[in-house]
Amino acid sequence: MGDAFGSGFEGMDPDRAMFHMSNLSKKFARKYTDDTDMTFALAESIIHCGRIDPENIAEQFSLRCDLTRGYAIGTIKAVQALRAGLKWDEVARIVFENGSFGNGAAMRVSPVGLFYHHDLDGVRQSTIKQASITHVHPLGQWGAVMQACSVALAVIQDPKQRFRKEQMVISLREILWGGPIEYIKALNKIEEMLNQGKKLQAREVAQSLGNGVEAHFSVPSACYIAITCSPDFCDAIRAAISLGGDTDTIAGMVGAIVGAHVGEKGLPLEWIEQLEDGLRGRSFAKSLADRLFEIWWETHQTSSG
Ligand code: R7I
Ligand code: MG
Ligand code: MG
Repeated sequence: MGDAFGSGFEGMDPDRAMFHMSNLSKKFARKYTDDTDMTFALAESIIHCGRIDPENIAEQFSLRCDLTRGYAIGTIKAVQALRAGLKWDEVARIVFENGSFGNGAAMRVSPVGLFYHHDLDGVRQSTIKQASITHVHPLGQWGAVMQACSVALAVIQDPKQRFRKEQMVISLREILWGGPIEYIKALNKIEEMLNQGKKLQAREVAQSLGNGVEAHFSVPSACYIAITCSPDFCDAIRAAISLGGDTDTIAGMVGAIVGAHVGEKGLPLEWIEQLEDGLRGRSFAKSLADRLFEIWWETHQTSSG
């Protein structure tokens, strides 16, 4: 949802994004971009395999990704190479020789956070596996870990209770300790911003944590906005868009975290109705979410029984 609502604001600066915010109250069919397209493919793979299998995920990317939906160059080339017959572990360095630090592995990762929410270490390992197909740079991979763990930590919080912000930062810092220092520094900043106790202006958040296409300049911002705005889904999406920059992706990541906290009942019906439908539209998204939950439930029952 955040992707579809945020995509019309991509590349704006925070003031311009704020100026156009009234677009959100206009009603029209909202089309999603690569962020959601890849999330669907990843969810389909988890449903098919009952776990993270990079070979199958790569096959789903190759079969399902619609490269006309606003993909960036690193991922376009990786998917094209998969289609040309290269293996899942051969395509991540085609454009960037040290691997991409784009937010592409983070923007699609929510099904992993949902599916492994009971086991943060499992979230971390599975996230890195799914990231490796397109993103082998540690910043790209660990940005995805931060996003997936934020989703997992949100889903285990009681939607009727106050969001436990401080606890979330502490848990994220523990799990991100093994990764690049950029994410620890960002969490320290988030902690300071929370301690200040006042709501920061969009421009201040963008300056402090970023609003770019790079994983380390977008995932921390999404995390901060989600934890300060949850449980108000619309408020969270508006705050994400008001950062400007990579609005579809930041709003998509924010929506995934807040949505994991509030569940389907916390989502605005009038926004859902504007989402594109059709073969891989909103009804399809709903069926994937239901199926993912069923598979998690079956696996969980079997392993605990
Ligand atoms: O990560 P990726 O799939 O991009 C996701 C973004 C989201 O905003 C989507 O909504 C869509 O718009 O694209 O694709 P990549 O091409 O791997 O990374 C995104 C961008 O990050 C690249 O196109 C580069 O601009 C930048 N980037 C790098 N630049 C220099 N050196 C990523 N890695 C590098 C690098 O190593
Ligand atoms: Mg996009
Ligand atoms: Mg984007």
